[in-house]
Amino acid sequence: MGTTSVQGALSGRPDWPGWPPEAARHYRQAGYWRDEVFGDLPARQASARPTATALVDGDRRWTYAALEAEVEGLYRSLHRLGLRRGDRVIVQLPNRAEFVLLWFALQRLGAVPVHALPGHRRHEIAHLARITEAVAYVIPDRHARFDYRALAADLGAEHASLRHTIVVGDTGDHTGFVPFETLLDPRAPAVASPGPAVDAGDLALLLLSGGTTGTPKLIPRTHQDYAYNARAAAEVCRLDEDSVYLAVLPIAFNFTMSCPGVLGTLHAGGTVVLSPSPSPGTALELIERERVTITAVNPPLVPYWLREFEERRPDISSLAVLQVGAARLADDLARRIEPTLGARLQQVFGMAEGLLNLTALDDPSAIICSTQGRPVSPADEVLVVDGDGAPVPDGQVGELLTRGPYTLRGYYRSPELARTHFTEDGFYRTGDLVRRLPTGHLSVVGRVKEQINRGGEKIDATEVEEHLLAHPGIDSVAVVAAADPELGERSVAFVVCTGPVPKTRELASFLRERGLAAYKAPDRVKVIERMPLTPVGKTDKNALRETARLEDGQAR
Ligand code: OOB
Repeated sequence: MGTTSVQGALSGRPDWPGWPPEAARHYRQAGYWRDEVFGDLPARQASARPTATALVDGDRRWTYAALEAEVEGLYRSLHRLGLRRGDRVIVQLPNRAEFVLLWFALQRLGAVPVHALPGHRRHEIAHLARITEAVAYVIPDRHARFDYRALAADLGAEHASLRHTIVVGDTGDHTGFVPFETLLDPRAPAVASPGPAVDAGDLALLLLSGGTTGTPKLIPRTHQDYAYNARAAAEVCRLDEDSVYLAVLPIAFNFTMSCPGVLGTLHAGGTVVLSPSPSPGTALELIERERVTITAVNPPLVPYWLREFEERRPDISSLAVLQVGAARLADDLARRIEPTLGARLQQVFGMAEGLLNLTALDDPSAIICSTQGRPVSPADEVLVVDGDGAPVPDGQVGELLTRGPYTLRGYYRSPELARTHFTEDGFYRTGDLVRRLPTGHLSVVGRVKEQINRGGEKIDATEVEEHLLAHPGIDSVAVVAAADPELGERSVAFVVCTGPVPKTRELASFLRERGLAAYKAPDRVKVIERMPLTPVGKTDKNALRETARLEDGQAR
């Protein structure tokens, strides 16, 4: 149990490496892993607290009893549609109640949601469809001025495995698409032969990594490890049935989903409120209206929230905790949060791959404002190592390596990444440079991986470079991070051109036409005569970062 996925076991091909048996035994014996599956959560809570509010989306509200009834109806309809245990389903929905209903219905089936983000486009979704051989794709009709139906029609034609497109909203003139609404059928007949029970060691979902190798990698998470992730985080945040969590960042994001997020809150019997947008006006209004007690944002949102609060002074006295994570929060910005909002700041340093660090609510302010927290599990193993892999003393900077009860041992269907991303002992190489304090708190100081962290949105430099190279006017290209006062980092593309120099806007539309998510387009394009090279002939990205830095200095 817990070492192979369903489809791996069925096909005789392991799709992802599980934990070694001794580690798995330890995690179970110590109680980190329990014999629980996500599909049972709504029913369990419906009997414990049927009339308590589970979910709020605008004017729509679900008690736990109503959530359970809706999930069961949806589960039955999806089964009738032909979805089965182990099937992968690409879910690309914004912060709408349908995400939550669908997610639990898929869990009840033993089907595996693939967590796409609303910003992903043809290139990213096609990659997910190819790797996962998903049988269904679930979309909104339109969201943020983008029509997902045309995209789904194209993908359906290109990927034989994709049998169903399910649309939340209007299916338009796509006759083969299934309206989500029709699946919410309280009279759907019970499933006659549900098949083998879902196991706590089964694959429960696939998360996307920020990526460092050209295309997003898929992270296998099991019921037992992901439930532990949510439980452990909920405990540090002291969630209980009075907790009201506001989902501001995309719900499919691991931070929003289970750190402690939606799953941690529902596990504790609290209420999840969905914010249709991260804009401070909308979010602060919801905090006031729903008496929200905890929410989570990324660093670039913080100044906007502070400004909006100071201007409008809404009553947000219910808000006990503001979680901030996904990118480095500047210490001086961190120090402004509590005095302004009256809520406790909690820093969150996590990754889709697993390891989650939180500051404790009762940590001293100096720690809360200058570190990114401590691992949430006593079983999290953390090493900080130098370039040769040797541990460095506390206080010194090194790369963070980790393994533990909710950190992956390998990517989904990507055995070739084992050697580069994991040590022989099964530690995941995070690519993050950190400093550890004697208290165990980690401070993130940089990274060794080829990633740009644009205020929490992760951009894989290699992926963008590959696409830019396809532009006829570009001879060679290197994408690096430059400091940005609002986003923390932004992307700069250094290009060597033969002919006329393409403009930043032109390259953005070139990338959009290639199906790339918009946030990956370089913020700035800088033409150079030739690429600086290291003594061994590699692109000298340090020199380019320095050029970007100096030019910024001159611009100010
Ligand atoms: C979260 O997850 P991902 O998978 O999008 O990105 C992980 C990477 C980390 O390896 C690190 O480079 C960066 O994002 N990061 C931070 C950070 N939190 C994440 N860097 C500095 N300070 C922080 N507080 O971003 C994520 C997942 C779960 C919870 C929170 C964030």
